[in-house]
Amino acid sequence: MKPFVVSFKGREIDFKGRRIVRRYRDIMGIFQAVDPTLESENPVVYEVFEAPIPEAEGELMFLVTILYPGDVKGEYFMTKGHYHVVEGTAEVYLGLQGKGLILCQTKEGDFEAVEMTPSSVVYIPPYWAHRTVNVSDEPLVFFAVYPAHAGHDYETIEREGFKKRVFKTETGYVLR
Ligand code: S6P
Ligand code: ZN
Repeated sequence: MKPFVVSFKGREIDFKGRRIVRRYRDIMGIFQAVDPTLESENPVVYEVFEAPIPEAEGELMFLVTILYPGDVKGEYFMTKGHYHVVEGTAEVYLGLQGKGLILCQTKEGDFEAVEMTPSSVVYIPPYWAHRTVNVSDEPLVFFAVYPAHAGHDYETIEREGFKKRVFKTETGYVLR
């Protein structure tokens, strides 16, 4: 592989790699309630634009996620969330637009929630699962980079969930 550069402006992103689109019906099981209107409209909740990097040790994968604004009966739109399969791998997020909350937890039961706004850099250490929640009313856009061989373990989160969910209130968000 040779050095390369990609650039993007706003939401026009072409990183030349995979584009992953998650619609409501693909992920509705992660929310506490079901919204029949969303079920019939089936909007895109988030999309991920990856770079064409091999999933090999030594490589760094980078990507941009766009998590759209919205909620399911008051619970903010969020990503599925995962542990890395190679658990000793960290990740860095850089906020580009909107306001997000990154829910992090370990298998030992530690839980932390950190805010991400434009220009803030979030460090997710090895062994911490992570899920992103859009707590703003605009698209949440962020850049991520992590060891390309890390892999994604979604099953543990599907089974155990996160300790807290994030809901909309009149004055902002609340964790319950
Ligand atoms: C990858 C990184 C993010 C997420 C993306 C979607 O390690 O943490 O790019 O993949 O934000 O979330 P999820 O939980 O569906 O992979
Ligand atoms: Zn990750």
